[in-house]
Amino acid sequence: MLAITREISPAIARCELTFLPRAPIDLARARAQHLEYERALADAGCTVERLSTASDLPDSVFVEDIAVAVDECAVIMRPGAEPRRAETQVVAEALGRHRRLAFIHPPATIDGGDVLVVGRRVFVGRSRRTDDAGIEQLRAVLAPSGYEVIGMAVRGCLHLKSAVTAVSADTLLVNRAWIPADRFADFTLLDVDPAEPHAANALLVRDVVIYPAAFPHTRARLEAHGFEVRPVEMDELAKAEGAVTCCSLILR
Ligand code: CIR
Repeated sequence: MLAITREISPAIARCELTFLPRAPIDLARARAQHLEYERALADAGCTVERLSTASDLPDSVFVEDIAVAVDECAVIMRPGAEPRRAETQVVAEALGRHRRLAFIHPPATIDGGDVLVVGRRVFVGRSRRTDDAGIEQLRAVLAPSGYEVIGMAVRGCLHLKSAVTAVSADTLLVNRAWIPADRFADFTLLDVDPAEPHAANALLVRDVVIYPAAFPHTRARLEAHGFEVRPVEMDELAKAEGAVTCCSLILR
């Protein structure tokens, strides 16, 4: 497995913020935590390819938003936040070495953080970043390869994957307050601890769940259900509204 990551920009202090007030980010600490995250990816069996960044790309560490990679192709997103669109070029070059590329075209917008791929099903959040035209273009690219693209509303959080991620092929970790959980009827749903609303973002690599250390109660729930959890400190990037899935693109 290949994990594509991207260096934290020296301009991260100018990141996009939607739900959080701006708080100072300690760049050295953020980079140390990011390195630890990459180590967790490597320990889980990934070869890590870290892309370089530029001083004018504050959010470039969050590579997940820039593309959706499946076995057959990689789809380069058109991010909903205009300043983030300049991030696509370097990510497309990197993915183009491993996958056939497809692109989302204007005026549609879609962020990879709104796209949850589970087997042949692709759930897409309609959010502040992702519109119906973006969902429709993603469907047009993926449907011929046998993927079912399912759009749904997201409210109260940045992205679909702030509210739901897969921790196994048939189990989803969810915060039902932000998504219509009845749309996931044939999955086992594991709820976040009510004291940890931001705890639904987990990164499954093979059978290891890479997971923020900030959510011990939900972590205990995962472990009680038999999941192997690898905790990582992500609190500096959390100030930029980033979490564990956002910082990598995983290719099989
Ligand atoms: C943004 O607002 O775009 C960044 N500051 C955070 C993006 C986090 N990405 C993700 O959850 N997939």
